[in-house]
Amino acid sequence: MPDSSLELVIEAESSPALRKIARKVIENQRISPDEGLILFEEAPTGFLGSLANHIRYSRHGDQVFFNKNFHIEPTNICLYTCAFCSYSRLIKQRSEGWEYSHDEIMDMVKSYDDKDVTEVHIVGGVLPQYDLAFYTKLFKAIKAHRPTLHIKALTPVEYHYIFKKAKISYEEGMQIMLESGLDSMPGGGAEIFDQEIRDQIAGGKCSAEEWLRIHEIWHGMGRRSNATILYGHIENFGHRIDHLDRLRTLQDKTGGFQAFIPLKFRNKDNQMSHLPESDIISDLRNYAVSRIYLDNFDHIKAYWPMIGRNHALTSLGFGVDDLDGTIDDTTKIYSMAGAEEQSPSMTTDEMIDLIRSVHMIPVERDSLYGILRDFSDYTTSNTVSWRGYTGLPVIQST
Ligand code: V47
Ligand code: SF4
Repeated sequence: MPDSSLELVIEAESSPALRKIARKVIENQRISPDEGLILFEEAPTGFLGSLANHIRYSRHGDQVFFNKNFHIEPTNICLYTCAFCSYSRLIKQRSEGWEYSHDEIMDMVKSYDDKDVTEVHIVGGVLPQYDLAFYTKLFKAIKAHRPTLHIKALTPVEYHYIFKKAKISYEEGMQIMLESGLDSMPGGGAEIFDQEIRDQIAGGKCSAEEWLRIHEIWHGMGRRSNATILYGHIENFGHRIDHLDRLRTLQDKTGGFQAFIPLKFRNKDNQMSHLPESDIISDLRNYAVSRIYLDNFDHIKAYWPMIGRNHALTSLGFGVDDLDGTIDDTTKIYSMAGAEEQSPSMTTDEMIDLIRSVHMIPVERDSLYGILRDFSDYTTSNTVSWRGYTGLPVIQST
């Protein structure tokens, strides 16, 4: 049932097309690509927020998910030269880069031995020496060292390159990765699926069809992954809807996507630095349309190190239910691109306080969205700001 404030928003809306879309959303009916476009082009921001928030609350109530993870980037040098990427060696000389060895990466993994992290997220540039043998050895070594650490690693961009070089099919390759310890795939490398735009910003790397195919194969093996979009550069709303639609279609087939993560293009030190960045209102609208369009995705994630804490909190009113991780983040891909958070790390207490500051319920999840802990009754070390906190009803997870 929609709440009465949503009814008021709909009744106050003068556009019959928007009212029709809202009714569909309330009745759990799917909206069409044309209707998605109307939302982007014509819907008032409050209207979008109300609809997205309705969906968000009916799925997750007041819960906001986060996990405890850390990131490793084996290298920041890459064969490809995506125009948006601040790693690109057209921009950064190789001397400014790093290429970690197997042992160096294992040392990084071991440096978290005394921390209660549950996931390592591994992603970086594509280089010939980071091949099938390198990654299978690495995944096996991580699992041998810490069997419960969830390995979320690499994207179809790397897998396509690695399997081609090893002269094996995607199916064989993903099976080898599974047997080596890969647990799930992050959402990167999707960028924009439209080939014309993709050629301009990410030419040479795997196509949309290849990206989707590798996820499909992975899902077919009973495994989960995420999806992203890189938006706010030279694409238009039609390209965004096309991107969302291809994801929704694959998700209908496999059900293997867990979260959708809209990534706002940041313009520092890359070949597209002349482009302005999208503003916060456009970002919130994009979160909301994503939430409304992707009716078969459970989670919409805001990646807070990229957009900053306040922006991430605001997104919680526009369909977002997941803030990713509390991380001691050594990730450079975003800080090099102009991310809001230059040293993005957040303790669990900080994450809890942050989520509670908007009177929502922090919930720690594992990588597959199993609930590890509901923090509604937890007292953080930062009690001062919580003297007035009276607690909110706990919405039990299923
Ligand atoms: O594919 C690179 C993006 C992605 C820039 O699955 C940029 O949980 C903005 O996919 N401006 C990789 N974005 C990161 C990624 C991700 C992040 C967090 C969580 C998960 C997950 C996945 O980063 C790339 C690209 O789209 N990116 N450069 C830039 N200048
Ligand atoms: Fe390489 Fe990825 Fe950067 Fe493209 S986005 S240049 S594939 S690291």
